[in-house]
Amino acid sequence: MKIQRACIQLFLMLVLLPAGKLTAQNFIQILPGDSPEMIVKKAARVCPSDRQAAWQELEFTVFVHFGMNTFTNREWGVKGTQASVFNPTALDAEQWVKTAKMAGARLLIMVAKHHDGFCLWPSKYTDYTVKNSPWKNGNGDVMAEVAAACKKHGIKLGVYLSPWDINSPIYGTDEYNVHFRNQLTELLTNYGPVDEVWFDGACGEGPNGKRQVYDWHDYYNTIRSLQPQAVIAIMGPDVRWVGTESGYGRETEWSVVPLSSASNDSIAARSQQAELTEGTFNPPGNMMEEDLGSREKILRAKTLIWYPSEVDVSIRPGWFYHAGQDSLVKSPEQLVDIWYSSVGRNSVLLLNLPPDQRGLIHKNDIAALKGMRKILDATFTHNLADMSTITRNDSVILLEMPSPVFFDRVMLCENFRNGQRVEAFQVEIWNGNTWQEIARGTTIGYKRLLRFAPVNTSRARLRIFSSRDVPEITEFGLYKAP
Ligand code: FUL
Repeated sequence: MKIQRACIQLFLMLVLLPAGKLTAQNFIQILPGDSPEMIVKKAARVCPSDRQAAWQELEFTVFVHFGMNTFTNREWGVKGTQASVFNPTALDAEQWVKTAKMAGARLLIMVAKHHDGFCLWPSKYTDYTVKNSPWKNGNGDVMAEVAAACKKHGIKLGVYLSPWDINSPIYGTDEYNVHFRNQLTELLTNYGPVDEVWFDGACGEGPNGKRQVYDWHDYYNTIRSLQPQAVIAIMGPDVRWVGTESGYGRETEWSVVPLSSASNDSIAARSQQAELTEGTFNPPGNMMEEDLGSREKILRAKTLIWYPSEVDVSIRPGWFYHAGQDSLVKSPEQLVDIWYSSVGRNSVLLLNLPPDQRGLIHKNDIAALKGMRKILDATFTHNLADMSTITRNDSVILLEMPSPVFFDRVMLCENFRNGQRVEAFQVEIWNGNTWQEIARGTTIGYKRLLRFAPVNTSRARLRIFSSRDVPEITEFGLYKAP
């Protein structure tokens, strides 16, 4: 097969399995009689839900941690800090959104309430809000300003609402679940479309602290009914925490992972099945191991689900702004390195940009983001394989350029909406005498970016050594970093 374009659906051959056996949904049950081959094929057929797929395609999102801690110079708040402490002098949500947009982010997650419980919107369910702060004489609403700015500049909005609440007197009681649902309802009703809801698992109550039994199912149902397009991240059914806050995802990152062994109790199993079907099942267990989705893991699974990874990291050492960290903002090169290790490893990058006490993102952070954007644009604007002829033979894709090109980056993508399949691959160039390996890897998924020393060639090829089903490669691009 000879084709004249570089970015095409290179493989779109589906091996159809017997009708009724496999369905395109974001989970699949493994049956007792399934052979290893069948299980591997089933894994390849687990697809993202529409909301998961739309989220994955965002690639790059930002977090905004701002609140009481910004003014107390803390990372986690304490009980009893007065609302009067919150007093930004020049808060400009549009500056946050413009900064995020300039950096290339497509969604901004606002921390509406961190663990200290202080609400950046005038919630009618507590006094511990902006309403009782001096900012705008108590007439301000940070959420409203952020939502308006996101709308104006065309980026999506997400919200972080901390389940752990240090200041709420009812934390630890059933009443708190109703309170939490009420606050969630305010955030998901009054600020337009919300595309991601982020539930943090952190709780520092300690051995003698309060224990809250969260009514997750009620929270999820509230979100599904008010903002059905929103993904629920971390403590939720749609998006998994990569497992560190370093900015570095796994070399091998599977979006299809086993659910830790489903309960043998048949009632629990039935309710799990119902929740999986309605998209409100929160996968339990340790999703922080290095190997989450290898063949070894999936062959032992009872259920496989699409549960993709999100890499959250702050542009500074802290999640909140601290003047003492102004010289510790990550450099453009560090941010680019994080990009290759998150977006380039089948994850979505969630980069935190914390505004200072004025309520503005500091100039050092803006400079770093500009530098990062400049490098990424200079690298990825021009695919050097644009003019190539593409030939496909079995598991090899050959690019033949009209003249030699000089490159040091490769971009690979799978048709991830149809599942994740590739397990091992190698990129090679013709060096005049022989095919020479320049990079190799395991998973591709939504996107894989590879870096290597510059090479010059008019022929490059991708060899896929192992795949769970017919590989569907949609992108094989060659790039040169500045
Ligand atoms: C953690 C929190 O404890 C941090 O303060 C921050 O919000 C981070 C994103 O998640 O679990």
